This record gives sequence, C-alpha cells and structure tokens, in this order.
Amino acid sequence: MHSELLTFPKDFVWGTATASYQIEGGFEQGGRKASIWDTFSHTPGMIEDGATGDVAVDHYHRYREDIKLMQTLGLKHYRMSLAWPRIVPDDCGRVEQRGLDFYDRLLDELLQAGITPYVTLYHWDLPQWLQDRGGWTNRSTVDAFLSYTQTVVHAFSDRVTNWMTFNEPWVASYCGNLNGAHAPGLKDIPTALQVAHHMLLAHGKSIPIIRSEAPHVKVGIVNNLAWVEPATTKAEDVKAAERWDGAYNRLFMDPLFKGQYPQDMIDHFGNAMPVILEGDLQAMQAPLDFLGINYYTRRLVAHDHTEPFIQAKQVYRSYVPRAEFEEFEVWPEGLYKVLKRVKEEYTDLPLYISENGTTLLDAISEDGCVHDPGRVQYLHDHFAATHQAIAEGCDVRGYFVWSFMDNFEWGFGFSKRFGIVYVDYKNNLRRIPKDSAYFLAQTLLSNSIKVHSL
Ligand code: IFM
Repeated sequence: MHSELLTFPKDFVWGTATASYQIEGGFEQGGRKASIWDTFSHTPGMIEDGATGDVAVDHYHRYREDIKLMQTLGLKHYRMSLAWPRIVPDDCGRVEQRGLDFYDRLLDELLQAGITPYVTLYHWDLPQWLQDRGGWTNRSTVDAFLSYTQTVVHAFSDRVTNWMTFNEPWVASYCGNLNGAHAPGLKDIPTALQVAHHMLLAHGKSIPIIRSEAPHVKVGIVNNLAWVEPATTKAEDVKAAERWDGAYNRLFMDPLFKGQYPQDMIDHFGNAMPVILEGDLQAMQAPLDFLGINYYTRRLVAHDHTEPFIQAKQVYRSYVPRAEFEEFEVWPEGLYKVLKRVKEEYTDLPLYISENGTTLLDAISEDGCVHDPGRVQYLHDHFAATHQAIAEGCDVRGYFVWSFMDNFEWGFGFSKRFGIVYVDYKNNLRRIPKDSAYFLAQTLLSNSIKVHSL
C-alpha cells in the first residue's frame, strides 16, 4: 500500500454552509414576520418529527458562540443566507431596520474573526405576505425580490464581496410546488414550472442591480446538479434518464448558459411550460462571476409510466452505499463527472462546491465526543473526486461542507443530521464538533488530503 498527498490549489477556499431558516430561530424577534416555512412547519403533519424552525438551533442568539467555534476550528470561509422576512416582513414593503442590524452584527463578528462571508439571497424562506399574493407564481414576486436584493446588497456589500442569488432553484420549485414536500406545499406541474421560471428570471434580473449597487463584488447562483445514469441499457430507461437530466439539471442550466430551455423539455411539458415573456431568456443569461454547485448524489433512473412529472423513477443497487438520508447514494465519482460536464457543456467560469455533505445517525460517545468516521470518509472521497477534476482542468475554487452544524432539515425536521458540529437537542442545544469537523480543520490547514492505494 502506498499513500499520496493530494494538494489543492493555493488559496483554495475551504468552508462550511448554512441557511437562515435552518439555523436562526428567533422567528418573531427583531420585527421578523412569517415566511412560508413558518406557515408550513406549523401545519400539522408537514414535518416528519413535528418540529419547526421557531428556535431552530438558536443561531439568532448564539451567533457569537458559533463564530467563535468556527474560529477555533480554523475555518476562514462561511456560506450563509439572509432571511428575507427579517428584512421585508410585511406587505407594505417597509424595510425592517432591526433585521438589517442583526446581519450587521453577524457580518461584523465574522469579519472580526477573520472569516469571509459568502451570502445567499434566497434559501427558500419567502415572506408569507408574498405567498399570499401567489408567491413565485406571481411575476410581481420577481420585482419584490429585486427590491429586497437592492436593499441588502446596498447595506452589506462593504463587507460581503461574494453574493449568491438563489440556492437550488429546482428544489425550491419542485419540492415546494410539485410534490408538496416543502413549503408552500403545492402539487401542480404548471405551477412548479412557472415558479422555476420566475426564480431564474429573478436571478438574472438581479445581476445588473447587484453590479450597479456594488461593482466590486462577485456574484453567482447555486444549482444542485446530480450525475444521472439509466438503470439499464433498455431504450425506455435511457430515455427516462434523459428526461430526469432534462428536468432537474438542464432545465436549470441551459437558460443560464445557453439562453434557452432544453427543446426535449419544451416538447415533454407542452402546455405546462411556463409563460415566458420577451426578454426573459435573455435576462436569465446575465454574465456571472462563478457558479456554485451543490452535489449530493448520483441518480440511477428507470422508466415509470405511473410517475406524473417525467415518467421516471430513481432506483437503487444494494451494493451502492446510501446516506442515512436514503434518497442519496454515496457516489463521489458523480461529483467528478458533474464538474467535468459543467466545464465541457456549459462554462469555464470559476466553480465552487457550494454544498456537499451527508447524514448519519450521530450520537455522543462515552468519551463525550461525536465520532463520525462515515462522514470523514465521505468528505475525504468527495474532496479526492474534486481534486481529480481540478487536475484535469476544472477551475474549482472552493468547497463548502454542508453543514456547519446540525439543523432543521426541512421536511425531516431535526431527524437528520448533516452537521460537522453536533447539536445536542436534549441538552440546551450545546455544540460539539464531530470528528469530521477536525478532519476539515486538518484538511484546510494542510490544504491537502492523503489517499491510499495498493
Ligand atoms: O439542508 C439542505 C440545504 O438547505 C440545501 N441543500 C441540501 C441540504 C441537505 O438536504
């Protein structure tokens, strides 16, 4: 057996990621009003363990302690999101100064700790007052987003130089409006596609606004991309995999980089396609400074004529390990392939892995530590896959592990743990770095990982 050191490029950005609703809590503090996730999580039966984000992991009150912990671990980069309902809580469109003040304090604290923030504008917590007017199905929500964007970019770009517009528009549109698993809990194909269109439009239209408010900042979007393969060589499975790729990957990448929706998707969805006004596709193609990629899994796909959206389903192989979050295969090679594909088919822009991580049944051991060898291995293998893509010419600039700490995992509530820091829900939400946190700390210190081969 020999071992090799894989060194990452100089200045490679190592960090962790979170999102406002998943960690903040403080749901009625500082003038914040409801988001669609407050409404959804308060509706009985919507969240697996009946949890809400009312307190989440109380980052709203404990942000100083959390930042101190990041600093102790040597973390120098942090991806977070802003809660729109803290900034524009109600339908008069008034800006809530106390919301801005909260993020002022948080950003100052990060910078004082030597941590660079990467800030996402929309990580799913749409103000409820906008949903009451039709949410993302209503084109005027695009304008509301632009106005919110202008406010926060103006307020924070002296300290935030990396902005991300939307996080995972397909999850926000489909899980929220197609299968009802996320807020606002709708189940309708044309609605989901119209929502996707308006999110991509809001993204595109926000770019010139951000550039004119803050010409010095860098801006990008975060798409979650999967590596898709047909379950068999049968023509119907091959076609099903193409449809999966079309609906979940290409429908969200082609407008950004090719200025059009994929023709096979236009044919497939027919009348369910969204209303597209003149200039929309052009706006969506606004030039970016980077692309964020969230990668979690390969999707092995088979034909399924009963599935209403794309007549396809995901299948699994017993010999391919899966995360405790069972929908996800553990498939690091897919990350390498996604990165290569993005470069070959879409763009040479700098790339960030804006999220990657896994769930395990973590527990506090007798020694008081949280040992998560499965997550350490998972991260190691995905870091190695990224290194390979870099070695083959992909311009990957950084890697944000999802997530800094355990948190409210949407429809699963607190039943899934993605953090590299354990949150003890039974004991005052105390934070305990898991072994994976120390592994990340060591990786970023050496800017390298060790791989073993026979
Ligand atoms: O927790 C989510 C995050 O909000 C978006 N990306 C996937 C994560 C894990 O499911």
